Amino acid sequence: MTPDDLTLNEAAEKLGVHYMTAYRYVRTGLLPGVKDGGTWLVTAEDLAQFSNRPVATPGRGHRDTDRQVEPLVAALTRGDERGAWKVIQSLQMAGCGVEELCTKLLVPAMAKIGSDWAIGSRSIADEHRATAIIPILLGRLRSAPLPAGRKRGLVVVGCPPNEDHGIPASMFSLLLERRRFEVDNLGSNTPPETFAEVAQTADNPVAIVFSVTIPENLGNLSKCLSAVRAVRPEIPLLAAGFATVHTTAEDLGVDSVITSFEEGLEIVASLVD
Ligand code: B12
Repeated sequence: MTPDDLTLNEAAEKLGVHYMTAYRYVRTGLLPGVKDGGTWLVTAEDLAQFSNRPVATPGRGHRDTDRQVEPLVAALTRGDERGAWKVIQSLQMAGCGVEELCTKLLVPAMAKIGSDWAIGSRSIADEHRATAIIPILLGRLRSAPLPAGRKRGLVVVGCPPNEDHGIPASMFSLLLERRRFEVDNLGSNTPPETFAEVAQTADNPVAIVFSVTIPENLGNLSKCLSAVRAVRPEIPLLAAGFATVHTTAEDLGVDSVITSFEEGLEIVASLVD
């Protein structure tokens, strides 16, 4: 310990925040700190740098997420899970909620990685690294306390056979949970019989949402729909994802086609409200 080092209590006092807030800063790496026995120490220099960091002002949330897309892409593609989480946490501390983080940060970051790959400026390995980290980030976001209030019913989510793009289904499940729905996410590559089995045993589900990214998998979607309809014809069936956006609900044989998370949340809510 040098004379310039501060304890976390002193640092919190200087920053004008509660001790627990300062603790969160050091635990998440936003404020560099070292543990000396049972005490966290912060250098005066790090504290000064932290105090001078640009802080988001209300109403600037969107621009802040825009600015963080590139740093997130960089962290994801170098396989830096901690770096990616730090980007998320810095936005959370600036007041960004889970929904905004998904739609304004994670989705554009994945789109950027995909388009970089499509023009040959990124390797497929970069995409796979990012893909390995996203579910971990979603899991962490999932551990945030859920809004209080009565549950609004069960929504089953999943992808038909051959569909490996499970991230959209996981993200939408997270957002549904934040809107107080219970979610049974069956994930990628789910056989028609599994959808049918879940439909048959589920207690009065609000809807089943099928997520399909690759157009070649629309035939498998059709098999899943038939399997569910054979056992529970009354359950509303919704389709979403890249492969479905240029089709109609009638063509696909579903009750609605969802084109975005926001729209999906509205359509599912309209089934219970
Ligand atoms: C990550 C990724 C993968 C990962 C998937 C990992 C996983 N567990 O999900 C891996 C590496 C496995 C992969 C594999 C392949 N992929 Co890929 N992949 C991507 C990538 C980079 C990101 C997809 C993603 O998760 N985005 C995040 C989601 C949430 O964003 P979004 O899709 O834009 O969703 C928004 C809306 O579209 C809508 N939405 C979309 N889905 C859903 C679902 C629900 C339920 C709701 C409510 C809304 C919704 O709401 C969202 C926000 O409002 C995209 C690039 C891109 N531009 O999307 C390519 C992309 C989807 N892949 C593509 C391709 C071609 C493939 C492969 C065929 C490549 C290959 N030759 O092997 C394989 C196919 C595997 C298979 N059989 O399914 C193409 C699809 C083109 C097409 N329409 O056919 C894309 C667009 C890349 C490209 N530019 O060509 N991929």
